[in-house]
Amino acid sequence: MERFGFVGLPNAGKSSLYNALAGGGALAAPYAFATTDPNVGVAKVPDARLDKLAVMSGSKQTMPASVQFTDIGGLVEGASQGEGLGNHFLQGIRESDAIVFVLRAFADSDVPGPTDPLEHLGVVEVELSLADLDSAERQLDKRRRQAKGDKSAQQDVVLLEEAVDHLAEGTPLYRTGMTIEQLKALNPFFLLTNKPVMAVVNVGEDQLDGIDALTDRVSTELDGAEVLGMCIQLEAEAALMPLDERTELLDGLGLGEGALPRFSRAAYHLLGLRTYFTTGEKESRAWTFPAGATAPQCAGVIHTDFERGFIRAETIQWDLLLEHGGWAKARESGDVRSEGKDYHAEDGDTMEFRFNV
Ligand SMILES: Nc1nc2c(ncn2[C@@H]2O[C@H](COP(=O)(O)OP(=O)(O)O)[C@@H](O)[C@H]2O)c(=O)[nH]1
Ligand SMILES: [Mg+2]
Repeated sequence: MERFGFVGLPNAGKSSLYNALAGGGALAAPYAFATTDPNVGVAKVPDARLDKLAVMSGSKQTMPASVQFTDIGGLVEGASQGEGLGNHFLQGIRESDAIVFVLRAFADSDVPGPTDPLEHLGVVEVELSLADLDSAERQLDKRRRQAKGDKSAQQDVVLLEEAVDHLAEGTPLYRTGMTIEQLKALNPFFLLTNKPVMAVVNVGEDQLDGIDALTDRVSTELDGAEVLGMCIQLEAEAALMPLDERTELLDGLGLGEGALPRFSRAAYHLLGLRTYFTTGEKESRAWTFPAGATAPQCAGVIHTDFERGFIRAETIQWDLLLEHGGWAKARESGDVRSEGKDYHAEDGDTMEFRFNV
């Protein structure tokens, strides 16, 4: 499962965000390094399409898609040189598929630390870029030596030289303007800033009105990356309440369903993940596949036997199935397509697999 690492300065609200998503579990405390062991949690990705299919089928169970997230311990200035949790912290990021910056905007005299989200972002980006610079320079040296005997290493040398130039200026790779192909070619070098990023700006309750202005500034700085503003403390409190009280609290503040469902959906999309559904009386379920996957690969998400023995996938878009009111009527109408092994699944497909084991 794809994993998101929460990265930010101490007291930005990382553990509180973890708590909000997990509904409790991680320690939130107003001092640095309350978190020394990364916690790994799972967040459901709410999807109204799935809920409708479940009602249509009278499903006993509904299983949404989910993403994993880690509360990586606090980063301090100098982390790239081993300060604070140093290497431990960097390892936590290395093991993540994407980075979620948690940037503080809320003011609270009891909680030390800066309250300008751009200042938070600046410190964090410099540390990550310095850590990458160190790693990229070492790998560049090695490749230069190899290139003397092996011409094919020359391409890597050129690529790493460009990366090093950017990193030396403190620019993280995700906003250097290097092409997608170049960044892909850099994947084998495991650089921290060569991962997709998004950000959460943690605002106080008193800042909820000015939230767009705050997130816009951060989004501009991050070259248009997805930036969500939320009052993490409020969301964390709401997450611990029974559903009806939660709805009342969030609705009362004009926050609708709250920011957490939006957060998990944004995280899901950041990695180019797509959803297909299965639906029946027993359960309705959302399954995750990478954009561009074939029907057998989608079947393999359920079970490897389904992929190996794949014959065909009965397929229909979720809303057309809903219009027919169920599989039987949809089949009669001829709207259910029989797709073979070269079919590329689309987001929102509802599928039933025929296979042979
Ligand atoms: N006033 C206020 N305090 C907050 C908010 N979000 C987090 N905090 C507090 O700030 C402190 C640090 O939060 P924590 O989640 O532990 O930050 P971390 O160091 O990034 O994990 C805790 O005491 C939280 O209760 C907020 O929106 N408003
Ligand atoms: Mg923490």
